[in-house]
Amino acid sequence: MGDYTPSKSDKFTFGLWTIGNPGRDPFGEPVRPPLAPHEIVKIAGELGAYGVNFHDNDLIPIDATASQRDQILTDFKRALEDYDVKVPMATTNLFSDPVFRDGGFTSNDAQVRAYALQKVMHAMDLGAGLGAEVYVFWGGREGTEVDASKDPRDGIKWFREAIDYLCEYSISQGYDLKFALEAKPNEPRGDIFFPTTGHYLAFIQTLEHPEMVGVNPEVAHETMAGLNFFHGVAQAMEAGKLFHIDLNDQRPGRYDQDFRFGSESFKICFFLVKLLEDSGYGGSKHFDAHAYRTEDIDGVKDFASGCMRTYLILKEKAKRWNEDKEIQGLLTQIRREDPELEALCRDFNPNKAEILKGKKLDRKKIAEHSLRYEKLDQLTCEIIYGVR
Ligand SMILES: [Mn+2]
Repeated sequence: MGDYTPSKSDKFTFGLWTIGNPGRDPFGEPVRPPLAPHEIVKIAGELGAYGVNFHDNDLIPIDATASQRDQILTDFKRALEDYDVKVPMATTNLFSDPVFRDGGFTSNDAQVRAYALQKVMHAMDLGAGLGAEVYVFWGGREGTEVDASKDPRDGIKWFREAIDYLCEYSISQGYDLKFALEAKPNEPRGDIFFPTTGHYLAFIQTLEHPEMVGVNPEVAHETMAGLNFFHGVAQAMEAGKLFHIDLNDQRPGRYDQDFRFGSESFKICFFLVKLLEDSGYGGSKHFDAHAYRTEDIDGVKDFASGCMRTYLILKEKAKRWNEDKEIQGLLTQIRREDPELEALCRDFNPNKAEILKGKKLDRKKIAEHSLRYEKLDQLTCEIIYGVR
């Protein structure tokens, strides 16, 4: 058994809204008292997390006076220092306040769209001032409940104008922020534009500064849509667009559950951790989850340390999988190589195509190749179950 104690180099982070989540749900009032931002920093730091992230209003309430703001910031900065906690990511709340009931960037109301831009610029100033390098956009209200209300093409154009504008704002302020777009298929009633990470990957290529903009995929959000999260992350990574990641867990077909990382889908979480580790992904591993509604403050700490501990357990299992001689032997057998054919199939030219078209390829013989995926999957499961 390994040592599953987190260290700063693991780059585990928590949102202020995750450890600080009071357990409110659509049918019930909060079950836990609110925690001040500096108290959340203390908990995160003592548990071994690298950083905390926040929406502007997690830190500074939307109606805070200047002196309240100063006091909160003073306490927060002191706690960051005292507990050696960083702020790697910041974001904006463009969904809670009634003004955003029809969206922020994609509201039908030009005054709301202007207010949203203004709010994000102030929040970028706040985040960059505290050292954030990644700025997340999760469009929780950027969609519709009533499709008659808005042409989605207008919504997409408004969203693009906002991101283009804010890229220029970041450049003009010298912030060097990377933007990470976070997809989700729906809020309980409304359908959100850009429902999956794949939708965002396509959208990014239409921006003025595509190099500044990547994605922040979340386990729960893609799993809600019934997708294979591991595949989605791999595509983002292969495109050089995995700027941030939100780890939690979720049962398919349900509304957003934000469970403790690895509490439900062991296999996908295993392959996800293996991908992040094998690839050398260097960004934050952010747990966007919260404790069960039954929990008090001790349960919240169990939840937070459980997220990190599970990641480290899966990391050790991934290492064991990579070092397993029988698994590696099966992989070598599965992956048949043929340098001559591979050269013909790469870098098209008409001559190669003529040769390839004339090749004798015996499909029946090719199909006899033994794959042994049952065995491979069984061995993988045994590693995950802890019996190998
Ligand atoms: Mn998230």
